[in-house]
Amino acid sequence: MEEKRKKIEVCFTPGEYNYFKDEFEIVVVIDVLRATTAICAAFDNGIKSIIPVPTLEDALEYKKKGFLVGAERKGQIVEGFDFGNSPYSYMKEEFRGKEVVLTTTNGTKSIAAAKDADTVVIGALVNLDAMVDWLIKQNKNTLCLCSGWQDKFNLEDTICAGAISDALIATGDFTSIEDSSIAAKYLYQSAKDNYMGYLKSSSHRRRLRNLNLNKDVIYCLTPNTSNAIPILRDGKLYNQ
Ligand code: 3SL
Repeated sequence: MEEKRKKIEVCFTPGEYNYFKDEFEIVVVIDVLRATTAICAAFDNGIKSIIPVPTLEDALEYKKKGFLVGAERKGQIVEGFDFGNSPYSYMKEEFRGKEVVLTTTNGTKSIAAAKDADTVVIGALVNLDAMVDWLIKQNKNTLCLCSGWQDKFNLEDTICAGAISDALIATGDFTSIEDSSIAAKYLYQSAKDNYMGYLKSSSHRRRLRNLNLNKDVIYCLTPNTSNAIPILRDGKLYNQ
């Protein structure tokens, strides 16, 4: 019998994306700590568009042309740029209605990896329910692409991907077969009642805590504060 349900699968890192691509119309790029959360926050705070770029060299080119440019590497603002990757950096009047450029250690690299998919959207815990509702309406084969950390697996993105796939599968209109998706679902189910506690000793939470960025972590791990659905069109992110 022909399978009518759409696929929802999870790819743990951008390095594995080649094994999944071409099978999915929609790719949800996830970088909970902090790039995709910051992107949602930017749209919640009235930003017009974001140009995500993978390298510092690309970012510098835009800076020379007079753009407002954010750049983060290893959790810190790169010297010479206007801001970094904190969701709080967008909560300023000066960003309203503006177009900005952003490069981050992993998140913008994942966006670049996925850019040839039919549709690329930005997912995080902050826009979890909004994203799930939107994906249900689209009813297309969907891949959650976790950004991880420098092509290594991370817990927070996988948990978010598991939350999305769990909700889509519960509708009865989606199915998954990959072990990565099953693992993501189980991790989400173990973590869902206390993300902060579950991720206490995760590597990036530790990294951000050492940089005194715990306030950002709390923001990023608080689900459903945003209705943003950032979507990539012609190399720029807009709120759909
Ligand atoms: O990896 C990334 O893209 C960033 O989100 C990392 S950080 O949270 O800004 O350190």
